[in-house]
Amino acid sequence: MNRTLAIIKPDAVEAGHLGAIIQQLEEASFRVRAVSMRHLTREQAESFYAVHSERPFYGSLVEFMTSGPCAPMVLDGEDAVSRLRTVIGATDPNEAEEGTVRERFAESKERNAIHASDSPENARREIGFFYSEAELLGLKAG
Ligand code: 3AN
Repeated sequence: MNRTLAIIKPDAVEAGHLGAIIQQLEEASFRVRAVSMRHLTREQAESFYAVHSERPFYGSLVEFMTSGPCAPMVLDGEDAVSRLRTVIGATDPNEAEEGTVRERFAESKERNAIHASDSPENARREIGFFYSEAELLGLKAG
């Protein structure tokens, strides 16, 4: 699987970091196959994060993800799923390695600038959540 989904979250969009984050991802050899601005409804955010519905932070996470526009994007690259996880850094920006997207731009464990799919299966599901085949440019992965 050479394709994954990232979401630049509402905190980073609001702070004006959209361009800097996309630049960092492109410089890390990811190619953007689809990108758009979305303002998630409560229903969409609840469904996207359904795996976390039992976690104590679920309500607050849904609140945050619907608080303003975000930018879901489909990225291609070698070993895209696991490499993007490395490039974005740990969930908690205090634990994220220097130079990672979250170390540079995240505010907190919740307002942490970017989402990235955590497995090829989830990448497929999450890409399908936001984009149809017809919306993906350059239809061959990688
Ligand atoms: P990651 O995004 O690094 O894969 P997950 O899948 O554990 O992390 O969590 C999904 C999202 O839930 C995170 N991106 C973050 O916004 C939020 N989150 C995770 N853990 C916490 C927490 N302890 N408190 C608040 N929000 C959290």
